[in-house]
Amino acid sequence: MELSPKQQAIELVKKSQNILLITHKNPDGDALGSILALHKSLEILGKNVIAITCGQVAESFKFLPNLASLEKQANVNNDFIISLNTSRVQVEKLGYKQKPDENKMHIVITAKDGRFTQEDVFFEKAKTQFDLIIVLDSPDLERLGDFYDENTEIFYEVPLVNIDHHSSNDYFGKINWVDLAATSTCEILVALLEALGGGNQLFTEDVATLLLTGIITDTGSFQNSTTTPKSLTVAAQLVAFGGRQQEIIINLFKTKSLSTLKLWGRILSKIQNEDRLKFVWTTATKNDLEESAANYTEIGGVIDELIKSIPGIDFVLVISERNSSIHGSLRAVRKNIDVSAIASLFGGGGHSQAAAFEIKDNRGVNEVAPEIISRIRTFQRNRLQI
Ligand SMILES: [Mn+2]
Repeated sequence: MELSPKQQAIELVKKSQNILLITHKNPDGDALGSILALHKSLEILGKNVIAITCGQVAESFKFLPNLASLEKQANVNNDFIISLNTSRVQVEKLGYKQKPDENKMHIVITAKDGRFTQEDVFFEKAKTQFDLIIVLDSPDLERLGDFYDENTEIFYEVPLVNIDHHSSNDYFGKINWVDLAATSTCEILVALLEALGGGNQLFTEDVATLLLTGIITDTGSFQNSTTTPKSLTVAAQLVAFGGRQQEIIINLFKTKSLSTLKLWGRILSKIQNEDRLKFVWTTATKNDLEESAANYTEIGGVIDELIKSIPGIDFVLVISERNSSIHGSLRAVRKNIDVSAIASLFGGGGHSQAAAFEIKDNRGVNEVAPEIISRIRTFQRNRLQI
């Protein structure tokens, strides 16, 4: 009988010893909760683990246990190996001579009885130390950021398990444990940790807190329409294991820095209402970020906590300026609208209730936004048939 992706993933993790974990750049609560919980659990199981995240971690996540174990880089073995066939002739001695004026180095091999020929020499690239890569909460490989760009080969050489819940997932793994019914990657990991620990053994208070963080962020603390009975059951189980629900709520929902409040004030003051077309939108410029001493990780909350509460609209959009690109964040306000279809107009994706896109463009948001809005107006006109 063919094993399910879940069973295959469990078997592969069990037999692997050197594991690389990675999640999408600029990680959210689900990305951080899942990578840190799995890191801790695999260490308890005696594995060598390296956990990578690129980009920025928002200030509000600083309370997460083991956050310091995250790395931006890992030593991937890039050695170039020169090999010699010794089946015929043995090596007596090995040395090298630098020839800097000729930009050369001579490797001198002295044979014991006989001589080596060109046919005895061949070249290999060193094998990486990792025997398994697990990608968490990322719909594709590009979203992993710099680490993927700089070490692309290992993602094709080493067996890869892709664990995710995004409907836009590309199925890039050798094993794809993609569960669209799960609210979060953390929810999927509960099943993995049960299988690996043979029961509840891996659910320490810290691991439970990390997994609960992912479920709480991706369900908007159980306020989103995507909240399922399963997510509530799993959350209850994690609280019973000592998951610190209040600590998560206080840090993620009830603490706002002065910079965040100043930034939100600027973003809220610019809200545009597309009355007949049932959406609202606003922008965040680099200047808004500088003037409020905020960074772009502080933009997200303003949509989920404030703009989404405007009555009578289908969706909201916040367009922000990044280094040399324009970023759009979309949230559905009503359940029967699929904002990932709007994100895909601009090459983005996500879920029906939350989606995003990124456009490479050096012009500022004030120049690009009217073009974006005009395409969305057409989309809504067709959808609403007005
Ligand atoms: Mn997620």
